Amino acid sequence: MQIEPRRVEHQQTDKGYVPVYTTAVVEQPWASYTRTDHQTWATLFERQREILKGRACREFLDNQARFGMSPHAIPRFDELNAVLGKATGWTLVGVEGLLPELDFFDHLANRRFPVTWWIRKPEQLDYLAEPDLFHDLFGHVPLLLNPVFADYMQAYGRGGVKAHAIGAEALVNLTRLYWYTVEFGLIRQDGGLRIYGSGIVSSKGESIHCLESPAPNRIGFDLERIMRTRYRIDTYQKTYFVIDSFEQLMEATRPDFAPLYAQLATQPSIPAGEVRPGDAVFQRGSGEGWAQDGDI
Ligand code: HBI
Ligand code: FE
Repeated sequence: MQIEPRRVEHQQTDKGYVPVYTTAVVEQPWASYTRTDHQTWATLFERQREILKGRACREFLDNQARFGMSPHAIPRFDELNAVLGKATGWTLVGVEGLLPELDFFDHLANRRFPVTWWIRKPEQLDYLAEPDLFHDLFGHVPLLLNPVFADYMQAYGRGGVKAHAIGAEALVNLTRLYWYTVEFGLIRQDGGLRIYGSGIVSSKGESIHCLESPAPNRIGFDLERIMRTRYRIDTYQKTYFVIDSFEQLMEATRPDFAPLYAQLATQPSIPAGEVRPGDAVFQRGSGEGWAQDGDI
């Protein structure tokens, strides 16, 4: 019997008008997944794995293998937790869907990653306006096996709880950091750029667009620049930010953000597609910038 997610309300957020669900943690109803659900997982898994060869960062691809993720069936949270707990002390918890930000931050601050228990319908294969099981499990979970990234995610959650207490503007700044790193981040690796952002790796079109289209800007990581830069949720990103390493990301976000929020409050935000003097821009075709032809 098909269980339906329990929507509570729709909330106007900076990501637009999204359903926000009950915040309860739920058991993964693995036995209730239908053949269609498993088939949707298999189709998305196989398609994305093929596209991500030479495009996703090594850690992402290796870690999916370490989890034993495969197209054969939707992974069981308890089996993933056995691997994850030993490696970095994180636990996956089932949720109904998008959570109010404070609930989300509190989970991260306690090394709990909320994973939506339901998977999209076949007709939603190519686009879904909200995170489903595929986005969360395939996209977010693999990097939680990386100790430095796992530390960054917990630090981010702690920062989120603090930002929530400071106020709405601080929250908007911090949410941009999540957006341009955890969701849509690129990393320099093997002489080119590779993907580590979950929003990209779970999207067929954007996995190609972000590295190979001449349209978007690719700008070297700059914390203040990122926190000022607006974004859209319903199109491919106009700008991607590039880190040198997960260590760089962790180091850059170690200091307390309160002084930075105060400074940002005096500066206007930056349109998503703008390039500014001082931006370290990666040029297309510089050999420093995409999957080399042979990689794909
Ligand atoms: N809730 N379940 C869930 N998953 C997310 O990725 C998520 C969320 N709530 C808020 C949120 N992400 C973003 O606003 C972050 O930028 C904080
Ligand atoms: Fe996400």
